[in-house]
Amino acid sequence: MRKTLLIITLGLIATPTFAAGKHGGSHGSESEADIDRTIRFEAGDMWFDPEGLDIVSGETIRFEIANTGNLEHEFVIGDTSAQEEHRKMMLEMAGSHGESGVHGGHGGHDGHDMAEGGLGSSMPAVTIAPGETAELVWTAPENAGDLEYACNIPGHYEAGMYGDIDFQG
Ligand SMILES: [Cu+2]
Repeated sequence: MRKTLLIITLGLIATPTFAAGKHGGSHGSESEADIDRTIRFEAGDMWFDPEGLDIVSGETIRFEIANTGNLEHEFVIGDTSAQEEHRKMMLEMAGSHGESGVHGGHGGHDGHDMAEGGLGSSMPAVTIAPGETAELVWTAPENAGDLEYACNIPGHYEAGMYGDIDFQG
């Protein structure tokens, strides 16, 4: 029983990775060509490393985010107001059952779905379980405002889980 649950959890986490590729199989290297660079992030309990990010408009970045903390974290890219909206939504959703960090209790409780459902595809988001590494592929927009990356699980952003995304050139 416990083993089954673990496999399901891993399956959910792996989804963004597979979504990034086109069809996998023997043509896996094709999607690699579209990636301009890979940036490794570490998500700890209430911090991200690095603490800021410099990007160039139009580049495609693959983020590899390793959660080395003991809590579940998310990595969401969006402008500051969209992040704030997302936080409010997360807070409302957490209201009834608190921030337990327990997996598997609710079938559809997945941060990835939440971000997509509530805010459209403009907010790339991935949820990372403790000890797991998640991938997110993102192309930097041409004309963006104040972008930042953040973990919007209640209390985390406030504790420092965010960073500025600055455009270079
Ligand atoms: Cu967090």
